[in-house]
Amino acid sequence: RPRVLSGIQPTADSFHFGNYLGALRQWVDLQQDYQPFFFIADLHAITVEQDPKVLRDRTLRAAAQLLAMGVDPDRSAIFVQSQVPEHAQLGWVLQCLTGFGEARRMTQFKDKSAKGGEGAASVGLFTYPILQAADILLYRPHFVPVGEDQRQHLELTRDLAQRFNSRYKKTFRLPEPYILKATAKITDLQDPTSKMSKSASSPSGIVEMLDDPKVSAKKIRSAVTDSDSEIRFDPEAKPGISNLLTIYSALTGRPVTDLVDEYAGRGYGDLKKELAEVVVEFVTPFRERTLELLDDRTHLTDVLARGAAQAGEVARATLRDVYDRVGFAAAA
Ligand code: AQP
Repeated sequence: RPRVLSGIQPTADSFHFGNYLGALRQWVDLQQDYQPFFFIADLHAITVEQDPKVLRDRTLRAAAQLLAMGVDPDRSAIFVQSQVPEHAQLGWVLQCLTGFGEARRMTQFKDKSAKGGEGAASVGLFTYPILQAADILLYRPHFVPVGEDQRQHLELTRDLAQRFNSRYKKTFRLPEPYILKATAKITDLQDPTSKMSKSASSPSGIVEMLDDPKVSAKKIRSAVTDSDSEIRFDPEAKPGISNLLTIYSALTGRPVTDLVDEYAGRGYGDLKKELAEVVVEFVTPFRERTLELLDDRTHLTDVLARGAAQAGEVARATLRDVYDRVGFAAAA
């Protein structure tokens, strides 16, 4: 089976709708036809300061949420990035292949370092996309399911793979991004031209999967829309309504055109109220299942250990090839 790989950072107590609809939902679907490697990106998390106790807890919370949404450890290797040391090891080799100017062009670094100024950002935040390239290339995947914000990093990954292959010997597969157009960018409920984001969105702009469902319903009902009253899908002219239609369609599987027909002639209030109900119906069992899974932390650590063992086998084989091709002397 062709491979897929993707990761998520354990940097919040809960995943949000952007993470879920943009990327994680695909993880579950892709398990049918692909061999998946899914990891919790704790090495990436420490590119900004983390409280150690909180980070450890969020790593298990991330695992519980992945299992609760249907990532199946019998089909997918689910693991913690720091438990497979080859990620950091290949990351170093790739850093040595990356031009400084090339790394500088990554817009996410520019965005994320803009607030405190470049001088306050860690070097890890700067080299993050190169570690991400290593995360991916180690597993030689065909596809990487991500949201639109990761497209540029995927391009860098492909460039580095190609550079390594032509400088040494064909070693890496050039992975393709797997981006679902409809949900590639879920936007902030209060600022619907920006992406929903845990670091940039205000609490009322972001729907967290583990929030009290009543709170999530209220956020949907208070989402910013526009001053006319026509329900139509037009992300340019009507970003707020279009985002709500996207979320509605993704959660119910109903095409946006059906929803537009159904709500024709009705007000925004109806749409928001009914979407709020759909959201409650979706998050309530998800939340219960996650909390149940969090009651058995030994089970979660066992699942992650099993995933790390599976991933480690693949990662070790790739790193062995890389070290050999780069010219590192073999250990006796
Ligand atoms: N708003 C979004 N729409 C679609 N996809 C999204 N993703 C994130 N936000 C949206 C996708 O979620 C996956 C996990 O990404 P991550 O672990 O890198 O999380 P993140 O990017 O740190 O999440 P945020 O909220 O975007 O964090 P900040 O604000 O720190 O940047 C990725 O596949 C991502 O594309």
